[in-house]
Amino acid sequence: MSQVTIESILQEKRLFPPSAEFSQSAHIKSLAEYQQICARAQADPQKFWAELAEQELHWFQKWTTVLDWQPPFAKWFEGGKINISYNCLDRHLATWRKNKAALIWEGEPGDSRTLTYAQLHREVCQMANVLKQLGVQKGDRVGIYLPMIPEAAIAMLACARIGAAHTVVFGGFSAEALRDRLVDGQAKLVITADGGWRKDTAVPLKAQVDKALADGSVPTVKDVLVVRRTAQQIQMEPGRDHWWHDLQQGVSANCPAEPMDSEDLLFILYTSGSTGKPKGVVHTTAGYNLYTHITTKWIFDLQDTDVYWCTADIGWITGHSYIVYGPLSNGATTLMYEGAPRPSNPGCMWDVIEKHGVNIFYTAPTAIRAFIKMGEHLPNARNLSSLRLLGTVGEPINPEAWMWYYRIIGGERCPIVDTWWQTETGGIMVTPLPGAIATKPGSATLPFPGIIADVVDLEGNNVPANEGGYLAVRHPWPGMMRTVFGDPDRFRRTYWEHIPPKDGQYTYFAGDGARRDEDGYFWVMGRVDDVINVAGHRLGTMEIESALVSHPAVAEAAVVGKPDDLKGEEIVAFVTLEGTFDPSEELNKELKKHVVQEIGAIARPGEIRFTEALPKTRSGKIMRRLLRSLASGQEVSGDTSTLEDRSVLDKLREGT
Ligand code: 7RM
Repeated sequence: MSQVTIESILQEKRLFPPSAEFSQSAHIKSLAEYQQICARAQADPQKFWAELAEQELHWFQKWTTVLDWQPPFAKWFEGGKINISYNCLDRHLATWRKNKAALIWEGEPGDSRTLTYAQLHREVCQMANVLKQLGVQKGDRVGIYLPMIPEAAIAMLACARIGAAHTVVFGGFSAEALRDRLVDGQAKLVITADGGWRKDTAVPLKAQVDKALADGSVPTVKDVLVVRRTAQQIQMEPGRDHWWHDLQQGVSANCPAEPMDSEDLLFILYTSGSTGKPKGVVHTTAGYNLYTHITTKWIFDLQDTDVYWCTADIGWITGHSYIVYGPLSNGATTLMYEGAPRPSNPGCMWDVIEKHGVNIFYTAPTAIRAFIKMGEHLPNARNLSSLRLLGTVGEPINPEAWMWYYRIIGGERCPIVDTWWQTETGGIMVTPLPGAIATKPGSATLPFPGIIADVVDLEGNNVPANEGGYLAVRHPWPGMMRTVFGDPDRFRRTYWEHIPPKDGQYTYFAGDGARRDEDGYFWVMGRVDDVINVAGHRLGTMEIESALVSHPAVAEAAVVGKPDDLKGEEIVAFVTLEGTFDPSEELNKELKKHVVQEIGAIARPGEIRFTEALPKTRSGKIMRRLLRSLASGQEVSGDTSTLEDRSVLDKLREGT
C-alpha cells in the first residue's frame, strides 16, 4: 500500500456523488443547498452563528455580543449563560428521548451496558455531587485518566455540570506524562480506575496515578476518585483515595447544572507541537458546544434512529467532540468500545457493528489499513448492512484504503466523510457533507459552512490551484481554541505569526501542508513542522528527543518520521552516546523502554540508530531533512552545502 504522495493523488480523478436516496433524507440535501448556506455564512458570519446558537442550543440567558475578536483572541456569545451538560442531558429528558439509549458501551471482555438519557443524567448528577463533596468548585480543574468505560463520559459531563474544567489524559500515557499534565493544569482531583483492558490484558492505571503523585510532586491534587473496573490489586491511600462505588452510595441524584458564562473554561487537552512540552489547548463552553453540535448533526447526518460509533479514545479530541459532546448534544445514541482487534478476536469491530446495528462508523485510516491487512474475510463474514455512512479522521487516507473502506465496509452504498481538523479547531473544518458533496478518494473535499479555509504561502497569499501550500483559516469560528493554558504568548506565536495578516484579516496556521484542486477540493498532505503522526497520534519530535536525552547514556538525539504502510509514520531516532557508553542491542532496547516510560507506548521508537555525530548546519541546527531521507532509505538529495562536516553524512550512510 502506498502512502499519500502528490503523484498518487494528482492522478486521483474518481468522483463519488451521494445517492439520490441518501441525499433526499439528509440534513443538507444538495450542493446548491450547501453553497447557499456557505454564502449566507460568508455574507454575515455573526448572524449565521447566532441563528444556529438560538435554534440548536438551550440558553439560561441569551448572549449580548456574538463575537468579540481581538486577534488572535476570540470571545463568542459573551453575556450568555449556558451549560453543555444541560444541553447534552437535561433538555432531552423533557422529550421522548428520556428513555432513548444515550450511551451503548461494549466492554472487554464481553461486558456491555446501555444507559438511557435518564440513566446517564442520573449518574452524571451523582458524580457531580461527589465531586462537590470532595471540594471541587466551579473554576477548578479535574484530571481524568480512565479507560474507555461509561464513567469516562460521566466524569467529563459531571465536571462540565458543576463548572469544573476537565483535563483528560489518554490512558496510554505514562505516569511521567500524566504528572506533567496535572502539574501544568493545576488539577485539584484525579478521576481514574484501578485498571483498564487492553488487548486481553488488564493494564494498571491507579498505580500510574500513584507514581505521578508520588512525593507530593503534584501539590494541587488533594483527592483521587477510583472507578472499579478490572478488580486488580491496588493501593488506596487513606484520606486521598476514594472508591467511586462507595461514594455513589446514598449521594443525591439531583444536581442542577451550573449556569456558565459562554467563555468559561470547559476543558484543557494537551497536544504535541513542534517545540517544547505539550501545549494545554483551551476550549470554552458555548462556542465549543455550538460547533461540535452542528458539525456532528450535518457531517454525520444524524437521524434520531441512528446508532453512531466513533472508535477514538476519550483521551483525544475526537473522543471529546465526537463520542461525547457532539452526539449527546444532538440527543443521539453514541457507542463506546473498550476493545480493539487482536489475534484472539480479529473481527471484533464487525461483531460490534452487527450486534448493535451500527449506522454510522467513524474511524482512522491507520485502523482501516490494519483491517485490510487482517483480511476482508472478516467483515465479509458479518452482516454490515446497517451501515449508511462512514467517516475517517486523524491523517491523510491513501486512495487504496479509501476504496477498500468504500467497497468492503460500505458495500458501495455508504458515503465516506474524510474529516480534516485538529485538537485546536475543536471540531471538523474541512469535510464532505454527505448528502451534498461528491467525494474523491483521499480528499477532505470542502470547508464546513462558515469556515474560510485556504491554502496559502508564507506571505499569506492564496496559492493557485494544484500548487502546494499551507492550510490556513481566515476567520474565527466558534469551536476554535482560545489560548494555550497559562501561555497566551505561545498561542500567538504558534498559530498566528507564521502567516502575516492579509487585508487586516488574521490567519490561523494549522501546521499542515495542503493543495486545492481545480474544483476547490482540499488534499491534506500532512504536517509541515516537526510533528510526527504515528497511527493517527500526534507526537512532537522534540518531546521524544527530550525523553531520550534524559537517559544517562544519551548525549544527543534527533527524531524523524519514516513512512510506514500501516501507521502512516514510524519513529526513527538517531542517537549519539556519552563517552563511556558503547552501542549495543541491549542499550537499544533500553532506550526504547525509556521513551515508553517517559511518554507512553505510543511514542516507542520503531528504530534507534546509534551514530558518532549528527548532521548539523554551521549554526548548529540538526539537519532533519537529511535524517528523514536516511531514515526512509532514500538518496540524500537537495542542498547539503550548509552541512558543517560532510564526513558526518558519509558515516551515517555507512551505518545504514
Ligand atoms: C482530529 C485530530 C491533527 C492533525 C492535523 C493533520 C492530521 C487529521 C486529517 C489529517 C489529513 C485528515 N486532531 N489530520 N485529520 N490529515 N486528513 N482528514 O486528529 O490534533 O490529534 O491531530 O492530524 O496533520 O494537523 S489532532
